[in-house]
Amino acid sequence: MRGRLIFLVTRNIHKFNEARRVLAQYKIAAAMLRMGTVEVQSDYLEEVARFRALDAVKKSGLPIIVEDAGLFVRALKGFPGPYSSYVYRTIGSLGVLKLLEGVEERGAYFKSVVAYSCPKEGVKLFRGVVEGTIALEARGSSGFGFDPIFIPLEGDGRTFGEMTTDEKNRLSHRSRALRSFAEWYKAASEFSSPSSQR
Ligand code: ITT
Repeated sequence: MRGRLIFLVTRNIHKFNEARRVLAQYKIAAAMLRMGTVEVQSDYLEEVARFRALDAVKKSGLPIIVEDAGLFVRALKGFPGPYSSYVYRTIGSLGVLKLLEGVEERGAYFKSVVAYSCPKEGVKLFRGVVEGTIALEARGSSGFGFDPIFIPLEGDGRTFGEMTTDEKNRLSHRSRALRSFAEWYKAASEFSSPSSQR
């Protein structure tokens, strides 16, 4: 039976803090499980997340979610996408700005895939996207990763790096994927709880 405590397998504390606040709105408690998982090389976030989720359940025996995200820059044909972690560690936000020097079309989006799995169950995937543009220069020091260079379209012109966690959570790819997970999870756990089985 599903409980209302879920383990988020990640080594990224910023990601965990964002996720914890979104899930709390659905009365789902989240704990951070700092555990290494098998990372397959793939052009699809879905595939990466699915493998990590299965591996995490195998190793922990717990109901878990993993979340994989990436920044997709249109002028770079979707680069860095699923390779965002490597690109961030190597050329970073300034490197991406350099690649876009003199480029007018600055459209980009963040995509998030949340994979839920639990012993004896398969994997369920939930997606979230936020459209935006790449700023001309880095602004703000909140958040993590490419936040200082990403301006969400539905915002007020500030980058994610200039927003509080709650402001970012109102718009972000991660919060959208997590909300869709939380809606499903709540409905599924209500259905399987003893009080609902009359
Ligand atoms: P895990 O341990 O959960 O894998 P991670 O930091 O490697 O943590 P991802 O693989 O999901 O996370 O993300 C890959 C990179 O994409 C990440 O290192 C950031 O540079 C970037 N990224 C993902 N989500 C982001 C966000 O909300 N804001 C800014 N950058 C983000």
